[in-house]
Amino acid sequence: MSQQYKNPEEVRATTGIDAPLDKKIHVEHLKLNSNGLRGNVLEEMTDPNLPAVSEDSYNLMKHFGMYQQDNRDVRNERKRAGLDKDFSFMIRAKIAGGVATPEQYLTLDDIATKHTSGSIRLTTRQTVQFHGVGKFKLQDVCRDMNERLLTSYGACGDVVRNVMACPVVDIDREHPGREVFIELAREISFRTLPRTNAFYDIFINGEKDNSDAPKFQLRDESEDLYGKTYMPRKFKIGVTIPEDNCVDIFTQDLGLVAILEKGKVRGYNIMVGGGLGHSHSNKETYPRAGEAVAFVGPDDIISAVDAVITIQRDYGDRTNRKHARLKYLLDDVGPEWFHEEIVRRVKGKVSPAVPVASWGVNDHLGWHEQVQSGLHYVGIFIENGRIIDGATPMKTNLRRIVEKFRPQVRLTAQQNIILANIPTQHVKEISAILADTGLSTGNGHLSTLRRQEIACVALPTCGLALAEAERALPSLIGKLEELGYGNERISIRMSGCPNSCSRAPMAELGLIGCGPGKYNIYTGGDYEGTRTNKLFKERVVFEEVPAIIGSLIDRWRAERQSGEAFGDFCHRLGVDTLKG
Ligand code: SRM
Ligand code: SF4
Repeated sequence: MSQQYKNPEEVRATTGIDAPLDKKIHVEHLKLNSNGLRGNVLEEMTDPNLPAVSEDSYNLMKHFGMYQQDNRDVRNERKRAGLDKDFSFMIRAKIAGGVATPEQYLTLDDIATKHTSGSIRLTTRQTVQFHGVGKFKLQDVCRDMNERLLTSYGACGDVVRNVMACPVVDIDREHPGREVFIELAREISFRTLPRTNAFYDIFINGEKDNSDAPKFQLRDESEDLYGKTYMPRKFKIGVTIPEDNCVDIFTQDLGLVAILEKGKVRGYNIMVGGGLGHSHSNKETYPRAGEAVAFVGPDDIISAVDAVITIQRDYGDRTNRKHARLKYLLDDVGPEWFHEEIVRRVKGKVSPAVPVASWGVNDHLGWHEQVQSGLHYVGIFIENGRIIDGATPMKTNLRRIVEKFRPQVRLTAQQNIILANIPTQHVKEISAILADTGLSTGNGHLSTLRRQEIACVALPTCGLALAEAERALPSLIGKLEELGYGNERISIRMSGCPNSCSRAPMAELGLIGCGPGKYNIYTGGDYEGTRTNKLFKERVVFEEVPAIIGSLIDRWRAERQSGEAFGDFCHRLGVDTLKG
């Protein structure tokens, strides 16, 4: 093994699961002593005298898909008036592969109307979030979801997050390898749900002694996969094929890439070490694209998933949260050791990863005939995933369609929505409602540039935002359209801070907030999402961003090689040349 890497057993003993307790950070102690993530959550959540829960309860509640937040638009004003922060919760559902029944969608819509600030927010991991949920409404939201076999359990916290998979793999005519993905995503999702019944005790039954069995079957609390301290950090899994990287597989802690032979899954490349969060001021943190370290056959895929999860569980850093993602472990111990450790843990045969010649990507917008005869699906553009009644009755009309025609609802990693299983006779009527509502299926008033946009939530709810994103990117695209760049196919993503929830480090043009109204501009990622971009300009004020992007696009238009995409051009020249 190469000299540059650390000794894995030393890593395990000094910073991993076997590190001395006094070296481990507070959250590790909290999880260990929480009685299966219960802590004081129930008491604090139901205490009428507490406007918010304590830091410890908040950290435990993340495992139940809940984030304590405050409205940052009014934070200063309230402070001046001597008032508490305007506290509320964000609650996130977990929907493996983004596939929901019409009844589940209607429940989500009801929840948004009854218990939240009013919108359904589609996320970059194919699920939904609600904002502005009061402390005393959390149980109602959880119970309403539970009635429809939906849950927020495990959507956040130090566990496996929503498992991603191409949302049309089983219905699209052109899509190869349709037989497995969504089922595999579901299986992994179920398998990696924490086993503690805390969530049901606190949020469904609302009492400590759990007597009524909720719809999710209760399990024994042994946590045989995670152990008592769960994962060192969040853990993200996606499933895809090289032909359609719509789930941004290079950004996952663990990516399963199905390798097809004559349309059948021959096996999976195991990609590890993707992750994008970093901090502007800490050079020890960085975005990283995942890499393939092994290949296993279809019968061994679950064993391989367990292997990678347990490697990170055992060796991941529990002494420094900023160094706790799998990407840092991989860089510390090296891909060769990682491969060997997978071999040791998997029960079946493990081979070197299979080379992948090329990658493609599809956003699944527009009308498509399904492989199931007489049925159609339609991908609808939802700007930055925000479903809300505003200038148009978008939320109401989507509900009308789902109520009347009962399509299956599928969510994309680009924060868009797909309605599926629509019989031919309903296509015209649904198209008319969408058009009346100003909802684009990828054509009409939607420019090619806007079609590629992704922005994270950022202000006013995100406590970590340094700058606007969701509320800023639409107008930036508008400016670029005015300047004549609307027809370009360039992936453009904005994040309010370097945590990079819009996956901006993989975009051809990435914008990352670094202070109020200021952004770093990155370029050189590729449209297919296989490499990270590089810093091009720092701390640019928002108003100056369009001109800078415009001059880059002009240069690409003038100097590109035949068929060369924008990101590939910027990558070939390099940021130093582009700056010159
Ligand atoms: Fe994220 C934290 C929103 C996808 C990396 N993310 C947050 C929090 C919870 C802020 C917080 O910790 O207080 C944000 C809530 C904002 C709000 O008001 O709603 C937040 N992340 C989101 C969502 C909703 C963005 C969106 O606009 O869709 C996405 C929800 C996904 C889901 O359904 O599970 C979301 N976050 C991502 C992604 C993209 C992905 O997973 O495909 C990333 C980059 C990939 C990665 O994980 O490396 C991402 N979020 C982070 C990080 C940085 C993690 C790190 O390794 O450093 C944080 C901060 C943290 O964990 O400490 C974070
Ligand atoms: Fe918040 Fe930063 Fe994530 Fe945007 S990228 S949602 S600002 S944590």
